Amino acid sequence: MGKAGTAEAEADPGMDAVQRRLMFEDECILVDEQDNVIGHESKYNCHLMEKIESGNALHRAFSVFLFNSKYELLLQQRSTTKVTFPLVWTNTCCSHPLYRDTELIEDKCLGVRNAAQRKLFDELGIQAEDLPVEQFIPLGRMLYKAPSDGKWGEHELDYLLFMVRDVKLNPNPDEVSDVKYVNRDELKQLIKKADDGEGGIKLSPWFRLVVDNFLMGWWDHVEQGTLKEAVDMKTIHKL
Ligand code: DMA
Ligand code: MN
Repeated sequence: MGKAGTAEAEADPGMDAVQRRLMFEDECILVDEQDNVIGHESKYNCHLMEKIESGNALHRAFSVFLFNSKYELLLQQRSTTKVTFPLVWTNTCCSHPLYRDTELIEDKCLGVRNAAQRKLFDELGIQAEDLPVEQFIPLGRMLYKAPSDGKWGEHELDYLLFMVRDVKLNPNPDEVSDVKYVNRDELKQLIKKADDGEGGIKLSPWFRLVVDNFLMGWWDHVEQGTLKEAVDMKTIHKL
């Protein structure tokens, strides 16, 4: 049977074709709350609110925070076609390590680093040579749940990866609608605008959790070149 008549072709007629393909092709890694791998599931199913509420959709994810040599943080605005959280402003790049050998490696978080390198190219056009995997610094892990709209949401165990490096950007419009580097004051202004509902600015819930719980302290370490002192990969912060 071809695609016509399959669930894949019939589900969500309004969904963008590129995002639909990824929803069914990407196989996410299911974990328990201690981050043990317990299985795998399509990206589509992992982000259905109904499945999230049933407690069977917790999956591994990562969030990259990339700073330039002026210690400004690169933000992106998600494209209008993203199924979850379209048009929100968020940290540099987020996605999921997939259920494949290269992205399941747990030693030194290599699987998550490999996935981060893959998606920074897909979303922002940053060449892999510009992002040596060993230079990602995993600082911590957080567990959070967030609804997007009625049908879609997130329930993730999210690895927070930092890197300081100047890179060349070539954003992919299927994924990213805008990018900008911000210093701390500019980020604070953006947060205020989002809080005041000004200019329709929205921030992603996971970025907001990192801002509220960790970011300013970690930004000090970025500026002082002491990020390694901030690493705590033992704790899973339940937020
Ligand atoms: C999922 O990000 C990961 C987090 C931390 C929210 P995403 O929705 O941008 O994933 P993808 O880029 O694979 O669509
Ligand atoms: Mn997810």
